[in-house]
Amino acid sequence: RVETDTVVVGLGAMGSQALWRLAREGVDAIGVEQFVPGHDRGSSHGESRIIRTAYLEGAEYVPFVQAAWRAWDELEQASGSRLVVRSGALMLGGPDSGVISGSVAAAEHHGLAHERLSADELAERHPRHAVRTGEVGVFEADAGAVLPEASILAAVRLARLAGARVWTGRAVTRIEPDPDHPRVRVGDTEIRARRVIVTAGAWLPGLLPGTARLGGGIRVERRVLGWFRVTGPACDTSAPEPVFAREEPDGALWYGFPSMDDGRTVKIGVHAEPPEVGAGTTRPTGSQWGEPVDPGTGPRPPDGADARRLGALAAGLRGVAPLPERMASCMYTMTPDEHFLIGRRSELPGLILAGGFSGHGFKFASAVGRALADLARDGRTDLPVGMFDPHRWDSPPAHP
Ligand code: PYC
Repeated sequence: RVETDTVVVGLGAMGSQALWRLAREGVDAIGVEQFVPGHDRGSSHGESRIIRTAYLEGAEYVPFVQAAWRAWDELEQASGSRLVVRSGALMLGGPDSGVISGSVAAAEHHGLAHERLSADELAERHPRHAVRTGEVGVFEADAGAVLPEASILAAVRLARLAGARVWTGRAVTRIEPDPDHPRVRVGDTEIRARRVIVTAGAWLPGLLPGTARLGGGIRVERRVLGWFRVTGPACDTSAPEPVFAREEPDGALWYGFPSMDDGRTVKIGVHAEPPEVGAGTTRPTGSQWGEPVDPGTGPRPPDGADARRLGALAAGLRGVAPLPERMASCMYTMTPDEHFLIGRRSELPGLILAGGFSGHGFKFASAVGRALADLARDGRTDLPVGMFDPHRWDSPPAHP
């Protein structure tokens, strides 16, 4: 049996930063990771993630993303590594599309700098994008790309340097909640702690089965990324191109990055496919229809159909090859409302959860890590995580 103050289960995007925050505050902590930090079996690989401030998923996220920017700065300074590429972000879609109206609403609500671009302005300023008639844009300078693997490795390295114990290649098989001494089973070893932070990504519902049913169900879904060879000058010039998210007329939402390898390739991915034709139901929000995945076996590897789908979307970019030269699959852990789960549940005393990041959480990892460390140490945080309360589905909404 091993004793510690706090155990962090899962050293991916969120857990690595929670462990670093705890360790640098002098808290005795153990981080447990079933693979190696920075692995490609979950949801935090693929070299780049979008960070943006005018948050189209809801203006209420803006204070949290602003806290995340500050916390990314701290991690960059502490590690001496560049972890964020400040390229700006471009949203493209119809004037009434979610990416345009949501970004503008968040920017206006919080007085954030942004520019609305007509189709002609888009074509002139961002020739990389083959703009269709009626498409418009929103550009935001306070945006860019976060480097996921590098961030995780930096946080774990700093956590170790600050005294955290890091157990890698060892899976947690059981978590036993308890108000005073929750326990974590890792092989033959039991860790007895004061608090347990569970940041197990797609494995969270399996480790804490009750959480799988929250709000009607958490789903683990497959997504695919593709890297396209740059063939023409329209794609990358002297400065990094803005990251982008583009909503197609049928509702598909895809996204892409500046080149991360000196102009050789660019990465794109599909965030949400349109509602299935003839499914007899409408998609509640975003991206609930991805192929389900058992995290134990992992997502199916990318295939020819994925390459063709990515190629069809990449036709909206000038100066890239028609098919990807490389692809990867990953997992999204979707909550029913596509907002995150951060906090405690009363039937899981001693545990602090963070999960259900629904395909848009990585950018917040720096602030989530801070919030989790606060909650473990003090039982409270001044970061705005109330909207992610894991109890939010418990009582039916009040009717007027
Ligand atoms: O958060 O911007 C984002 C994003 C795009 C695709 C997946 N997540």
